[in-house]
Amino acid sequence: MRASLSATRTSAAALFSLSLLALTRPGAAAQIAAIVTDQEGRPLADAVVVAVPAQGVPPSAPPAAREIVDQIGQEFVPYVKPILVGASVFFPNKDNIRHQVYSFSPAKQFELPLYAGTPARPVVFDRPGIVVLGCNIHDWMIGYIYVSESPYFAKTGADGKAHLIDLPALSYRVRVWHPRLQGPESATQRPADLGDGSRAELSWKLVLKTEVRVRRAPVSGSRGHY
Ligand SMILES: [Cu+2]
Repeated sequence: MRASLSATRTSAAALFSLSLLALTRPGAAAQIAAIVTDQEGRPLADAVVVAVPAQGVPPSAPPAAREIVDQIGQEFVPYVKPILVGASVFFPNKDNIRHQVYSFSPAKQFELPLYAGTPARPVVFDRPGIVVLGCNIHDWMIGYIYVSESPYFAKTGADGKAHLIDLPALSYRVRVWHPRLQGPESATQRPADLGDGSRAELSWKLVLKTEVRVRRAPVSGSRGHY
């Protein structure tokens, strides 16, 4: 009886040290679980959480990808699209009317000709920053491309949660941005030391600007509803 109890204890201790080993193994993947709410504590969707390695982005970081921002039902989908700097973005028009997508943002100024379908060439976003998308035909269409200097980012869902997984075990500065964020994005920054490959839980309560939206034009046959 005593022997088996001691054996159980030994294996429990072994398991415990094994799990510690898994948590602290050099080079292990780190994780950040973020939760973003508004000032009333309600979950906030469409917030971009970005982790920037304190020592700079490692050369082994994932490369920029080809991305897509659709136009569906005369809206940009998704409303907020985080991408890595250098990524090319296609803007397929899934509507049966034409759109003319543009941006005047300093991070990227462009204008696609009036088009239906998908323009042959994507737009390359070669500078970090926030790019506000509009359509010259439909004033209410607005969307955002968040061009991140770090490949480690995620966007919150309706539950206000974003998960950054498989991060290199490093120290990070983590910040959050949202289209209605009041004040500078840099003010949201906080450190997360994940050099031991651990998991950090971070939460933000953001002060938001009041939403100002352009009134949508009447849809034909909709009896004057906006
Ligand atoms: Cu349009």
